[in-house]
Amino acid sequence: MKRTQSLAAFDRACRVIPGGVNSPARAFGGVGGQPVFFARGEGPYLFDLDGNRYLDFVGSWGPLILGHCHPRVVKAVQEALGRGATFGAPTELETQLAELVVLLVPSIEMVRMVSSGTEASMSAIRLARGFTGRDVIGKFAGCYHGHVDSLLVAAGSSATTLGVPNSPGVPRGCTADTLVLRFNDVKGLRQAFRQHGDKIAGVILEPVVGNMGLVAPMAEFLAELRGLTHKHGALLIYDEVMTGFRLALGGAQELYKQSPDLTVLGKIVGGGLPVGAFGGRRDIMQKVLPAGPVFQAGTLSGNPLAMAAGLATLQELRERPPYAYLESLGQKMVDGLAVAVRSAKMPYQIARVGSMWTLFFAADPVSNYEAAKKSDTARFAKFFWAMLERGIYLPCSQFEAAFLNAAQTEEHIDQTIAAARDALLEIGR
Ligand code: KE4
Repeated sequence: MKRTQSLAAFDRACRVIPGGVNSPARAFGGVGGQPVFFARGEGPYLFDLDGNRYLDFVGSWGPLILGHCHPRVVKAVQEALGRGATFGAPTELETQLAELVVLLVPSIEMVRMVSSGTEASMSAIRLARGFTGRDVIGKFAGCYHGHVDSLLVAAGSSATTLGVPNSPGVPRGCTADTLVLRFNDVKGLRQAFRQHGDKIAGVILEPVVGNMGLVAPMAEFLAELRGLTHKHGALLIYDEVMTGFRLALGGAQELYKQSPDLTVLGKIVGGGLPVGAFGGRRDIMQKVLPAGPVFQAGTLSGNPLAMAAGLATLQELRERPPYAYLESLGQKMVDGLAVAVRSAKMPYQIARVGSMWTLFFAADPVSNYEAAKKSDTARFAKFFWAMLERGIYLPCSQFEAAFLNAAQTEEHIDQTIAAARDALLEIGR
């Protein structure tokens, strides 16, 4: 495929934007080469500046569960824009979206809107610390919650050491109270709570991880974490920025029948526009300014255009739930991929929960970050480019989940599997 327009656009962007992108995830760092610049999306498709068409399995990293330019979402945003982009004052749209979030996510009794998942995670952590009066926050290696200073932390030497910064610009003090844990490690959890239990304000996790590539929780892991946080008076914070309204209408917590104290949302709740949210138990949320003392604020929080997009998306998901359909597409996808990768005689693992999936080029099952990092990222890069040449746009990293959307059909999955079969044979030679 010719991508000269993208290359020229990237050169131009690099002169005024660091790395030519406004977020590193889209810089193709994990696969080499230069990012594709897109002109537009339409249903299941993306079209780049050179007019090439791709089946989109990124969906803007999760928001577009309905596909691009869903008519209901487009109409809602256009109408909202005609009434004014922003007021810096309350609108009923914010209350309507908040009421719908409360209705759909059982553990959420009150919710505050913000403008990104990062902002939502950061606020939820501050709230957990403010509510409990404690400082330590637990997070899991490989889980990503946005670029929150205290969570930009490298795993310590063992499961119970406090973290050290993994980015320049983050002072040691920011991560000195961050406990880095191992996902799916029940023994490590118990040890961490034995050692630090009375100092832990909260534990945040992706209940189903997208940011290691797709890693599902093992049977007793979520239940054990709920039990330990209850026992030690720590808050349980589910980061459902990716999984919220995706794995079920009530998110991963509905799918796994869990009830966290706080939930962080983003992506789908904004229908593709910038929305994050944090919500949960009323007694906790009532501590948020101005109801309570924990400071949190944002000029464009609850922006009417973003609220309109989120409302239209959640209403569509509620009225025509796509989850059974996405489950069948997802099963078809991974069944076909397994046949394709087996015929190419390569070590692989395939992980899927609902409409989120990852093909790991790894010999052993991937249940945590250490295991994920054993994947053959060079082979993944070759696969990524071979699929791109065949018009399939996958996440540009082995450590990201791919997303199905309701605009895709069985025919699209068949096309993708056929492309994968050819691509895997090509890279295997
Ligand atoms: P944002 O600040 O990017 O809206 O959300 C941060 C965030 C929080 N929690 C989870 C589970 C997330 O996946 C994210 C953001 N996800 C990445 C993709 N892995 C967004 C892509 C990007 O950073 O450009």
